[in-house]
Amino acid sequence: MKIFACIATAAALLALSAPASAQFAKPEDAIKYRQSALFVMGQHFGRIGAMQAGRVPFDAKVAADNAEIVAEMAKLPWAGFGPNTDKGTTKAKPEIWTEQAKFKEGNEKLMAETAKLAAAAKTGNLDSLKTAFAATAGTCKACHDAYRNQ
Ligand code: ASC
Repeated sequence: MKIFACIATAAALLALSAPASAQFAKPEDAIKYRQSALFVMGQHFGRIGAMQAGRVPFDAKVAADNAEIVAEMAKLPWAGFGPNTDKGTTKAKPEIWTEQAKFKEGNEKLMAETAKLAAAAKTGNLDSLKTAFAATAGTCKACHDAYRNQ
């Protein structure tokens, strides 16, 4: 019985520490967290980019593995854009906090497009991958144009 209670408590704690409800000790940690998540996502997205552009040979398995990471990473940065994280070492524009609904729409669009990218990569079809890659890159760019300083 005690063991079950322990497992239940551990499970509850794990659920509470899920990325969507991530808490940060200080604003700088939140900024570093979102930048790190975006950086890792960019690295894996770039590897797919090189393949779909023909700069490196297409390997369906490598593309699928990278796309899966991109789709998972796409869920993470948004928890790092909480209150009081608008100042510091950041290119984030103030509009992120004044246009919360629109920013959230962009976050959701990226998660949707990266999920499609992962699905497309899984098929092993290069043309599908190219289409999904372009759509995803478009959502990256739209948000960068609107919400990121150069
Ligand atoms: C990438 C990357 C981005 C996007 C963006 C798309 O590979 O790191 O931030 O694509 O450049 O326009």
